[in-house]
Amino acid sequence: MSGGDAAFHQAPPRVGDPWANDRALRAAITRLLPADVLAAAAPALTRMGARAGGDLLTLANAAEAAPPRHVPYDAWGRLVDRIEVSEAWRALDRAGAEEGLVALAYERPWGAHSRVVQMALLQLFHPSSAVYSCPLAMTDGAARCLELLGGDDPALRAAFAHLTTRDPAAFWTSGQWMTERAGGSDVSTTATRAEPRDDGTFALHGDKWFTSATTSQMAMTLARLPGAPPGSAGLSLFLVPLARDADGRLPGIVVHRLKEKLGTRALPTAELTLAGAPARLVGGAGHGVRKIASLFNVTRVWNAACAAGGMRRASALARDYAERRVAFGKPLRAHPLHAETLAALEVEGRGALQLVLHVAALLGRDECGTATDGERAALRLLTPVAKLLTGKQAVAVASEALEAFGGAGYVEDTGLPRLLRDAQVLAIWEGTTNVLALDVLRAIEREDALAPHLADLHARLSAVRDDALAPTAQLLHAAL
Ligand code: MFK
Repeated sequence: MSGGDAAFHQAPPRVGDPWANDRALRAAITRLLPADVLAAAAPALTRMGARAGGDLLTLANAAEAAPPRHVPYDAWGRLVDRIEVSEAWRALDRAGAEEGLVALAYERPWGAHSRVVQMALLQLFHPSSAVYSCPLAMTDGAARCLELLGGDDPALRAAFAHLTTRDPAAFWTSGQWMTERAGGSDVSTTATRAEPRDDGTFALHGDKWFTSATTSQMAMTLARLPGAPPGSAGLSLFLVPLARDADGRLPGIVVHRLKEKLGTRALPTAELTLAGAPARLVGGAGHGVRKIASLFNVTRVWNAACAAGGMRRASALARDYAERRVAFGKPLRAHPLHAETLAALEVEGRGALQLVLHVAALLGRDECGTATDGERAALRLLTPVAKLLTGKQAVAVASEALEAFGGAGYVEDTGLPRLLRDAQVLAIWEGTTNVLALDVLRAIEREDALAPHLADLHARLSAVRDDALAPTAQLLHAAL
């Protein structure tokens, strides 16, 4: 292309400060939090907004540009089985710890509201993190699991302290290694065996087919004890410490390769064999799926929050671009059809945001012991609903947002295609849409979770006083 300075150039979209610029997020937080909590949380949100448009974004771009590498052997033929990640990826880990993205949920400085603040911070962090949100999500899930099931075991308590610290030097992330060859969805087919050892720990033998964040310091996984029955009740939950030995190898673990994925390219995801990996039993023998549900119900909320955050980012970028990109003699935003498209993106993202913050509020109340029976039931129901709905929405919104940039949305070095690649996984991992739809039915049938939620919705609709909204409220009453 010929050009020079006088030639026409397109103005790239700007991230800016997503906290300062996202009126919907600020309004939602203001509605949900008491004034004193909002005031106390404001500095963290302000800092995260500045970082999300600043140093975190730079780190995320650098981490994407330098994806992880598996080095099975060193130059002299020695098996080292190293997974090398970029300095930027490590810096994102430190940022996650410093900003207390996991810690906040366990420090609970504002009781149940702490979860709402955490999920608001995550909205800002996730789209500027090269999906470092994934290891952090699993870390939060593992922390919740250990908080509930760790008991007095000093090793499990120590692990919990590492997962929930703000000190980057002491901070651990956790993997969640559930997927085996026979089943990503049907976890009950897990074939990994746990052999008891004399010291009360176990040695795990089996293959794990997707292990995300394989460079974490620990992982939670499922395995079958000797004599345990088939099916998910026969599985037990284990913590696998991932401290490298003097030779720099993970004891009892052989990494086969890193996955080549559509997106989440900065995130190391491995296929590996547990060949006697040391492990500790968590929460006693059996009922491993029920026990690990305390982990994946938290990661599903993270998934929904990240989906909403990604949608808000995609929408904000498309709107910013439409202010300055001129076509047919006027900015894109002045074209009615384009304005309608942008409005539709906003509506999707804002709806997702409200749903996620509502679920975060319920999760906070449940964890602080202040939830009513109805709220606990609503949380059980809305966790898979939020995950499945926002995962699907995130893909559609990212796709539409790319189209709003025309050809630029299809060009790798604009960074825009990443919005779509990284959205696609949100509908897949942590349970596909259909698996989660069945989980909704499980919650309704086994825990009678629908009735309290319907009652809550009817009560909210009955409280609508605005005449302009009354017909919509009527329609929703009827639909319910
Ligand atoms: C950016 C955000 C980042 C997010 C992090 C991503 C990290 C990705 C890494 C991954 O690990 S991805 C892999 C994720 N895999 C899944 O999410 C598994 C998907 N499959 C399911 O969720 C199935 O529904 C399930 C494996 C749970 C079905 O299990 P079963 O054993 O075939 O069904 P069953 O017998 O109904 O459930 C066993 C027990 O668990 C029952 O309790 P009881 O023992 O008391 O009968 C269930 O009630 C309980 N249970 C199942 N789902 C539950 C639950 N309890 C609470 N909440 C749930 N959601």
